[in-house]
Amino acid sequence: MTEDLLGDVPPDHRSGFVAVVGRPNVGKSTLMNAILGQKLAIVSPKPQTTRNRILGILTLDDLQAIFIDTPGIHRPRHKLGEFMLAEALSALPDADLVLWVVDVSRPPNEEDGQVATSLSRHTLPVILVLNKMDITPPAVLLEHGRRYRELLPTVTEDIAISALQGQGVPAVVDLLRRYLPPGPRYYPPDQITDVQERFLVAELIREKALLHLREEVPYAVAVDLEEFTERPGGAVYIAARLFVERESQKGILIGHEGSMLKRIGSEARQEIEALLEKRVYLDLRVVVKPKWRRDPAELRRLGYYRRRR
Ligand SMILES: Nc1nc2c(ncn2[C@@H]2O[C@H](COP(=O)(O)OP(=O)(O)OP(=O)(O)O)[C@@H](O)[C@H]2O)c(=O)[nH]1
Ligand SMILES: [Mg+2]
Repeated sequence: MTEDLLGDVPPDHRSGFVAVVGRPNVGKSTLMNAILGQKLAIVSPKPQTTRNRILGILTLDDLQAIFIDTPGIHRPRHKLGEFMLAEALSALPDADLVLWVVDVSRPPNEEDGQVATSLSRHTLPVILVLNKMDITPPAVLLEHGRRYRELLPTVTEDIAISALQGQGVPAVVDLLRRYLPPGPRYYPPDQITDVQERFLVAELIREKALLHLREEVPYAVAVDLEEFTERPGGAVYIAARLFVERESQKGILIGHEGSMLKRIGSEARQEIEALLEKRVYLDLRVVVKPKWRRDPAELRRLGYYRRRR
């Protein structure tokens, strides 16, 4: 890559990899999207939304922060969960700095303890991000903040924010500026991620499924993009299979007279059209694939495997 593509940076330019870690559902992906000002990672009220590491690149005049959004750290119950945990922990050796995100409206639980233990094995600066301050009374924020800090006394800084409403988000960027090491720009300023459009499309479909399905069903869903074709006139034809593990889940996902699948499809299509800035035809099918979450070959095919590095 030539210097030209990267642009000129001042002598005091700082850069590096920022691992965004924490237990499920605390707002890691919301925070990364808020910092980037763009929806890269899908978000849902259900834990274990994120399944893969996703890079999000923030380029400013004096700073390039490369965020690694990760799956929530939890105790895995199947091979998919094991992959997700490994994916989350694998971000740490690559990182220059950690944003440890917690939900300060709640006291620490066992999973937060698991995160702290994992972080204690590395000598990285850790910024403790007390998220969801918008739903936390000040006295509770103080008390829970203290209890989170106790889990990892070596925390470098802590900061209360609302990733959802934006309070404190610019202050997080200021902390990155302070704690990332001096370094070059690694990516061209217009590159904001390393994942492909196809991945983002499949994720948007999965997000709508997560949003509308309940209990165990959303966790049993995987999206397999079969076709992504530009049609004459600029429209895009996308066909995807939605995997579930059981016939009963298939029935729920399709819904009464196809109503659920239609709803998921139409909401996903609108977001995909906004992403691609093209007209989209979206064709969804539901396929029962028993125990795919425990099947290494199927997980590999769906992209749930650790990249060798
Ligand atoms: N009230 C409030 N809700 C938030 C805030 N940040 C995130 N949320 C909500 O918390 C839920 C989880 O957000 P995500 O960003 O998907 O959380 P995550 O940590 O990436 O979760 P996993 O990918 O499952 O590990 C969503 O419903 C968000 O809208 C916040 O600052 N305040
Ligand atoms: Mg997430």
